[in-house]
Amino acid sequence: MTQYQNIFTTIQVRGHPEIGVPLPPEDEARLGKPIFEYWIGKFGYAQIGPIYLGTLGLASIVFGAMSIFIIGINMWASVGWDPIQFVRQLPWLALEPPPAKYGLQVLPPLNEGGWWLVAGFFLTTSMLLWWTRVYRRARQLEMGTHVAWAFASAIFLFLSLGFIRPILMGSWSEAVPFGIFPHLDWTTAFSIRYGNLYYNPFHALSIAFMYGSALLFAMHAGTVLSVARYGGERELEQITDRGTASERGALFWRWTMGWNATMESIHRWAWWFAVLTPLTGGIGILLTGTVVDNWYLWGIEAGIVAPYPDLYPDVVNPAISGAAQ
Ligand code: 07D
Repeated sequence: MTQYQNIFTTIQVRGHPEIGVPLPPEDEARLGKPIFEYWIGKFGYAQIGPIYLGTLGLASIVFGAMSIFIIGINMWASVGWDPIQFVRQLPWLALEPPPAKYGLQVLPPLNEGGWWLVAGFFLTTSMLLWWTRVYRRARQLEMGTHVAWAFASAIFLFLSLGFIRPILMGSWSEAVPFGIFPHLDWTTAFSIRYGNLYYNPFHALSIAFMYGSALLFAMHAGTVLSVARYGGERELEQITDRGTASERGALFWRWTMGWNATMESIHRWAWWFAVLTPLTGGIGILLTGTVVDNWYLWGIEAGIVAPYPDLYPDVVNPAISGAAQ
């Protein structure tokens, strides 16, 4: 008899743990004896492990840990090594990039941005190693590499902000600081310095794709859950052999908005929206300060924003006069 199961009613069948396909001899062994955890099984599959760490994974974690250590130790030093103040002020503490006078110098004095450069190098290395691991694990399972390319898109924005754009601008000081509120402050300051990022069309595109991702995710998850009683969550079977769950889901959207995606195409919509968020964002960042110095003035020229009325004609506007340069 068909049974309707969800995270509240799932029967947790415990057989032998699944070990996975054999690995080629040149690969490292998977680590850990698998265990089953009932509460984890409430939200996903109950089996934990074994995990494949491998050389790339291990190296990535070591580099990542070193960057976090450098950032943490610099922040701790900034409060005179007081552990209480470190915890209390943590959200406000920062490791800042070098000041503008050092341009793209490698390596400026450690206490004047040198540590920022070292931490950034380690963090970037860690990120690229993790990307390679994601790619190679997918190939190993003879899967597509869609996750790796989506991750690459996020790394592109990360590198645009902290590496490519500072190089184009000729100064590490243009990069983002490490720190919770400091990086948010940087974001606001960046927007104001370059004439309000709202008028950057690539920022707008990035927002549209990001909000669109949330909307698509909600629509897809909602549709699948609402037909779970007909087996809708077994999506692959529904792609190859369209069943009543797919039919109902599709019909629902044709009734409510006149058109429906398919069980296959909805995932391409979601993937592209997610990938285009940081991709368009990165383009917007690379154009800022390099090609366009003030997005508000650019918006006036492009005819998408009305100029403010000239209420104080005698006051010099530094953005227009060039005095700010
Ligand atoms: C950030 C990059 C990939 C991240 C990776 C992970 C670590 C962890 C850990 C050391 C997410 C790296 C991992 C670093 C290390 C340890 C412990 C991906 C990232 C690989 N904006 N805005 C966007 C909105 C405004 C500004 C994107 C909305 C203001 C700047 C997005 C609003 C101002 C930048 C977005 C709004 C401003 C952005 C990011 C509303 C001033 C960017 C997309 C409603 C606050 C970034 C083109 C993303 C960008 C960006 C949304 C307003 C400034 C769509 C909804 C007007 C400077 N904004 N924004 O995927 O791409 O991020 O801009 O007001 O750089 Mg914005």
